[in-house]
Amino acid sequence: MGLTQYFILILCFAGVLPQSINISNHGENETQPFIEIGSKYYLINTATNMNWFSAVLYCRNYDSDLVVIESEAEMNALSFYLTTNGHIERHFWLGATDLADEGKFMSLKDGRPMLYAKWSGGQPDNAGQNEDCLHLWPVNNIFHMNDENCMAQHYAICELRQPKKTCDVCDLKNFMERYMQHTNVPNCRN
Ligand SMILES: [Ca+2]
Ligand SMILES: [Ca+2]
Repeated sequence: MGLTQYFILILCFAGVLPQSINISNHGENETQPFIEIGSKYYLINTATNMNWFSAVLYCRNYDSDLVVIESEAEMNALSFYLTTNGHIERHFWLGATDLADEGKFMSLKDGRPMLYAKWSGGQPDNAGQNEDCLHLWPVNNIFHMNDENCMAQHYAICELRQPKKTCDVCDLKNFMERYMQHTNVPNCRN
């Protein structure tokens, strides 16, 4: 590798690093209209009631997913926000369903069994043998989960996708591979 090429490589690589740093954090403008609650970013739509399928599509339209609550900490943070912001009477769709296999609630987010549940008493009961979509409802002023008829009308809570973990070593490796394919064309465009 000639000195000039080596110098260009350094310049190009210097341009790669800031890129990997920027996408590892959500900037404020980047996350609107999502709001930070606990460790995640949510879009809470209390303007329009919709069935579960519409809620899924609504969130996809914002490049997000119908919310999947994955831990007690997330449940507590979201419940506290909803309760203290005037939503205690409302019902919300969650991103899990047992449509594919009755009784096995799967996360829409990763296609795996959902990690966490806070069922209200006697749930899930698959009432009328027709309750396949997960929803959040208040029981004695505390939010719990329930299996619900997917065509019922509730509000949507969307969850912003977590940024993929970036890896500076991967960036370097990818860059080096691209560079080696174009050693005769020493510029950053390739
Ligand atoms: Ca069911
Ligand atoms: Ca039920």
